[in-house]
Amino acid sequence: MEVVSLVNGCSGNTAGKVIICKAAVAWGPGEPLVIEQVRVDPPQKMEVRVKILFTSICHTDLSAWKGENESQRAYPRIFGHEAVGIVESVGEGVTEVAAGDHVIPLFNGECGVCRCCKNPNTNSCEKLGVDPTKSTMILDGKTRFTTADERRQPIYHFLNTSTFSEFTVLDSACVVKIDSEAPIKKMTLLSCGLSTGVGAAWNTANVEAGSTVAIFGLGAVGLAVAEGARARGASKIIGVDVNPQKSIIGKQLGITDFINPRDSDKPVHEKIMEITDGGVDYSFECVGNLEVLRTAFLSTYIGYGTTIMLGIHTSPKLLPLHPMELFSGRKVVASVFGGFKGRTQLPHFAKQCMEGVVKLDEFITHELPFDKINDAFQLLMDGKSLRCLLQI
Ligand code: CXF
Ligand code: ZN
Repeated sequence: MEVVSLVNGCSGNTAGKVIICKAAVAWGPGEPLVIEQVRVDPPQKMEVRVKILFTSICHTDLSAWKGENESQRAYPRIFGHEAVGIVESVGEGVTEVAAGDHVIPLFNGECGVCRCCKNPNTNSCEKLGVDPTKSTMILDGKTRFTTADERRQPIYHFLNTSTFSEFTVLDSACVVKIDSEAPIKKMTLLSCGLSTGVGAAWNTANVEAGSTVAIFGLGAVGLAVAEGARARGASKIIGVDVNPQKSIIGKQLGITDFINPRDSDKPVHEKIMEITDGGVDYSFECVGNLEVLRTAFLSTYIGYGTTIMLGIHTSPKLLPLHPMELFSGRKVVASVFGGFKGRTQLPHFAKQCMEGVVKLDEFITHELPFDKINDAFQLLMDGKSLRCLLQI
């Protein structure tokens, strides 16, 4: 097969050829990513090869990179699932996108034909839904990345996307075309964090005007929940975080009240009960901590309050609830990708973002060149960034 190397920036016609380009490869849990040349195979049947323009880091990348969940370990691997790019070429049978289209990668794909895709009440996809344990393409169980040296070692995929690379190959169910007029850099946010948070408020909870909300964990996802709740007209949006800095950015993004558990003279749920006269209508757990999840549950109004779980838990654990507690009428639900069906619903959300329904700029706290990806990981770990955009 013909090979084209992009080492010196040469491009030309690359369709049907192996591309040698730059990627950030994880060689082991917690080891700094290595920027190196990798081989990227052409897209196969119903696959798409995308030139990634911008990518950013989400906590899911962080926890997978650390190897926090054993069943998800596969190295070498290319992480990354929040990005935006341009279609370079498409494989046999792909009709919905073409070379040159601006696309958002979807870690939670939408095949469009399975029972879940046909059901309007879920954004699960039986074929290409999110699966952190999967590390190869579904067509043949192989990788499209290999090392550029003579060993040609397979490099594993991550979350259907693997965006920490100049080029990546995705199943066509895992890309959605966006308006070429959309501000491409900001559209990166829609690939995970912003859609996950705003969608959790809009689609999963269906926050109504005048309702009350508590958000535990004010990272990008938690703050996107706040933006979603603000846009819906929630009357009280309580942010809870141990980092006092979050009250400042929180106030710019819809938070009306801030609680730092470390400064609180009483359990946080009691404080929330007090300021909302009995509990919030909706609480969102964006940390991935069982104790926090219980507090979020206890913060909702007895009889109908709903807790939406967004934080990821690193190893299999049980919910911190006695089953009888659910007879109180309180509910707990989880939300993936904000309940959005990626291919059918994201273009409309992108349009709403362009119209200014939710704020985007505030979420981009840093920008760095791709080569500085390890610094961007550090910023996120230190709680200093919401999103650091990496230009590839
Ligand atoms: C997560 C949601 C839970 C499974 C892994 C991906 N979402 C985005 O980061
Ligand atoms: Zn994510």
